Parts: sequence; C-alpha cells; structure tokens
Amino acid sequence: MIRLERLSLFLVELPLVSPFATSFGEERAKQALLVALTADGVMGWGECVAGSGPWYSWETVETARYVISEHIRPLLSGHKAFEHPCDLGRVLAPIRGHAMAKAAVEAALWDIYARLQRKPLYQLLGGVREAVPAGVSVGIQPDIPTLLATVESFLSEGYPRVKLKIKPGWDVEPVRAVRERFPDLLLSVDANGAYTLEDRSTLRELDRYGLLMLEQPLHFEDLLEHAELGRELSTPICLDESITSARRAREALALGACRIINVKQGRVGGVSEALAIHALALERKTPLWCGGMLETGIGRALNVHLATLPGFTLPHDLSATKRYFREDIADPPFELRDGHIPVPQRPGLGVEINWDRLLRSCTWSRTWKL
Ligand code: OSB
Ligand code: MG
Repeated sequence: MIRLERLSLFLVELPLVSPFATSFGEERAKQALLVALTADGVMGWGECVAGSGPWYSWETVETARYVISEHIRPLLSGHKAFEHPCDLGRVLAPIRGHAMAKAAVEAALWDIYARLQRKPLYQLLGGVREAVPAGVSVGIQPDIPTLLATVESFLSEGYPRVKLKIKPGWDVEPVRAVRERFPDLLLSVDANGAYTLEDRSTLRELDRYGLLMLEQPLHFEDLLEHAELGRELSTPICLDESITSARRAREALALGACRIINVKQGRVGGVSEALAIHALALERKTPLWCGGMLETGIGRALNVHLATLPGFTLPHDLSATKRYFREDIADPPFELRDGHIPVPQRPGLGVEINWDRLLRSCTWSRTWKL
C-alpha cells in the first residue's frame, strides 16, 4: 500500500541548446511543471508535458498547476492510500479532461510504486528490452543547407531515424533535399496539424520519398478527414495530437484514420491509459512508438521505460539529453549507444533529481501536506 504524505510542485525553466521550431511556433526554453509525491519516506517524480502556451494542446503549465493544486490535491487528500498506480484513474475521474495534469501525478505514483519494490519501472510495466531505438525530431530550419548540416550531424552521432517538422511552405523541398542526400535514411515527417484536405496535392507529392510515416497532417481533433487522406496515400498516417485516450485510439482504428500511433503518456492522461492503448495496438497489430515533448530527464526516463513494451516497435522521439539541454535537472544524462538509449536499471525511474540544478532553474514551488 502506498500512503501519500506530501505533494510538491516545481515550475522550472531550462534553456534549450538550440531553438525548436514547429508549425505552431518556436521554443527557446523548456518550461516544465514537476510533481513530487512522498510516501513512506520515498519521493516519486513526474513531469507534466503541458507547454508554456496552448499550442500543441489546450493545456499549459498554468492550467496544470491550477488543476493539480486546486482539484487533484483535494482528491488525493481524500484518498491517501493506493494499492496500485492504476487506481488513480478512478479517484481523479470526477475531473474531466486535463489529461496532462493527471498524467504527471500518475507518473510520480509509478515512480514511488517501483522504488518501494526496488525495481526499475520497465520491469513492472512488462517491458521486454534494456535499450530502445532512438530517433531525433528536427525542427523547421532557416534554410536547406542548414537542414542538411543538422541532419548530417545527428547521423554522425548515430541516430537511426530522423523526423522532419514540416508546415506549408517547408515540406516538399526539405524532404526532397534530405532524401537525395541520404537515400537510405529512415525518414518521417510531422506536420502538427498544419494542413487541410485542400493541400492533398502537396501531401501526395510527399508520398514519393519513401517516408516511414506522415505524422498528424490534419486538424488535431480530426479522425474522418485523416481516414479519407489515408486512402489516397501509400505513406502510413501516424496520429499524435488526435489520440487523446484509449477510447479515441479505438475510434481512430475503427475508422481507418491511422496505421501507426505516436504514444505520449502525458497526452493520453497517464501510463495506465497508455497501457490500454498498448493492449489495443497489440490486438489490432498497430505499430506504436513513443513520442516526446522535449522533456527533462524526469519525463524522458518515464518515456524510455514505456518504450520497452513489446508493442513499441518503431524508433522513438527519444534523443540523448545533450540534444536538448546543456545541463538537465536529473542525473545521469541519457546517452546514445549504438543508436539506442539504454534503459535506467536503478529502482523507479532510475534517475535522481539534481537538487542544485533544480533549485537554480526553479521559478516557483509549493509543498502541501496531504
Ligand atoms: O509533435 O511530436 C511532436 C515536441 C514538442 C511538441 C510536440 C512534438 C515535439 C517533438 C519533439 O517532435 C520530440 C522530442 O521530444 O524529441
Ligand atoms: Mg508529433
């Protein structure tokens, strides 16, 4: 039994080593809300994937801070003891939506659960690998020569798969240039919902470059138009933003809206919901991979553990720590080994908070007794 004693929130800001540009904007720093839960003297950590503004999702660090402080905290106070992290879903059920806020709390509970059993988290999740295939997500670049140089340098580090962010006006040209220069590269693209069915001729042109997948080409809430587009393309469509729960994943597969799913535990409301999507994907033989949200070492560790499950069969958006930050708030940093990220083997998430760096990058924090 896990008996919760305290809840802490930390808002941190870490500079990114290089700006990250997508179809919805550019980020120069990573803002993250971290959750710490204490139980039986053990501290467990979770990272909320909500961003500084409502661009990728309607949730933000501020909405998550509000929902956790004002709505999740009282529910935790009223139900302090947990048999298993999967029990949290029922306790938080009165709160509709706010998947990222809920997921961050659930993540901290998983960390405690595994630490109390002195086991690395992936073993308790049913993971089957000790290293997961890495991948790198390359933001929109100022020009093609810069893009080629960026891709080249990631390949020299050993990344086995490259994903290019695209948007109208930055699509066919960059994809053609990268494909001509690197004919055998595992290459995919991610539009973050920047296109409509009126752009189908552009999207059809992308079909000629042997892409692994086309990620979230259309509106973040859409399933029907993705199904229609999918019938016109040979490149598989992968959904990211549109898959907000296992229920949505079931609908998407029933409609034929995607052939691949990008799993982000934060976007779907937590690890238990991600496990439900995993079970569905195994049953439906739908390949999964683990997406990323430029997480700090806390969130990245959770993603690495989740990516060890048998249904996660494609390279992930999991890169080495130094691709994101000069100094992370958790140790040790993640490194690339033969194109893979080794899975932490110590108990729980298997990374430890570096309190010096956490407090240096912290802009706000608060602790409550539960
Ligand atoms: O759409 O996958 C995305 C980062 C922030 C928000 C959305 C996305 C991304 C990435 C980065 O592509 C993946 C990573 O963490 O390396
Ligand atoms: Mg994406």
